[in-house]
Amino acid sequence: MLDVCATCHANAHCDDSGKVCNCKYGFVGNGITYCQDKDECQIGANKICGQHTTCQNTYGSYYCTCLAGYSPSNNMSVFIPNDGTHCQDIDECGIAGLCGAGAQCRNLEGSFDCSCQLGHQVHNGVEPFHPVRDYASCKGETAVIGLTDTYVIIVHSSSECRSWGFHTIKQEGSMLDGLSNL
Ligand SMILES: [Ca+2]
Repeated sequence: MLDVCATCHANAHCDDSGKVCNCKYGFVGNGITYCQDKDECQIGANKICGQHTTCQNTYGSYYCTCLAGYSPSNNMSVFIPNDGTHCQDIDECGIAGLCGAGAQCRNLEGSFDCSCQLGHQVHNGVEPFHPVRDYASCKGETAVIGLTDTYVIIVHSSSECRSWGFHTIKQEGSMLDGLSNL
């Protein structure tokens, strides 16, 4: 009598009856002559891994990762969906200083952006900007309100120096360097 179980494919196992070869989990085929890797990701990352994910097929299995801007709720870099893990928005604004000096951060679904606080103007870009992608930043405004031979009244706000009032030209020489292009 033929021992069916002895004919099972390497990626298959014999069922309890001892008469049928079934491909193992993660493989598809007839159980005897072939059991090939099943591409679980083929049905779409959203369907198998959930929203905001990518699906990665592996030999005999697969795993999920979160898209940029999202992090897995289990804090592992990869996960399988049936462990209950899902990808949630990262609140990038929780990272201090991400937008740079003089800027305020706004959290967005899957992203974030930056805009300049009052008294600051955007440089090298337009608002709202992304500090890494756009290389933009917020610079303090410098405005000359009055100027005499000895005194200059300036409003200057930046991370390095904040002032408002009367300054002698001599004392504020370094700050005045920034005025030359006004
Ligand atoms: Ca976000």
